Amino acid sequence: MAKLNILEFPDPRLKTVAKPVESFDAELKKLVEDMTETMYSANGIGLAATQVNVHKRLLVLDISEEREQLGVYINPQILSESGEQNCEEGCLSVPGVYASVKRAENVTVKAQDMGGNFFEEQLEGLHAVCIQHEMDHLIGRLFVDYLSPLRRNMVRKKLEKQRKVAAQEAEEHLIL
Ligand code: GNR
Ligand code: NI
Repeated sequence: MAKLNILEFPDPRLKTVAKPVESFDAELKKLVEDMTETMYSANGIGLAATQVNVHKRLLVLDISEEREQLGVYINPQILSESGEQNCEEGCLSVPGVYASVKRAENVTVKAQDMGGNFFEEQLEGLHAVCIQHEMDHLIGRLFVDYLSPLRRNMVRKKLEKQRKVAAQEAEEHLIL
């Protein structure tokens, strides 16, 4: 297993539209394992392949406290959705930023498992938020894209500043 690097906003690669998975082989299994390890080690509740610079339609999620309810969704599609909810969202690709986003309350999803078998699931609440957030990544969309251009610019500046401070601290660490 390997921990993968997570792309961060405003990296243009996060805007890539993913292509369907066609081979359900050992390479796919390894990618799912690596994405799962990456999600757990970053304490995320979901991760889309786009975030680790692999532009294929798959995502993993686990909203459980115990981190033992892994869901793997390959070539996911939303068949139907209903209701509305507002959730304070965060994203591993936009670290330290949280904003409320309006999403459907219930979604019916069809996807394939690692063996290529189709399954259908109804998700609600945080589960539904998470899969909608991850499926947005697969079409190159981030939750900050729902904010006004002004607020998105503030997010960009905040991340630049965070990165500058982190780099400065790393340098001081080398000197001292
Ligand atoms: O870890 C995550 N938490 C989260 C919280 C509220 C709404 C969505 C999410 S997904 C996010 C992990 C991530 O960035 N997935 O793409
Ligand atoms: Ni995200």
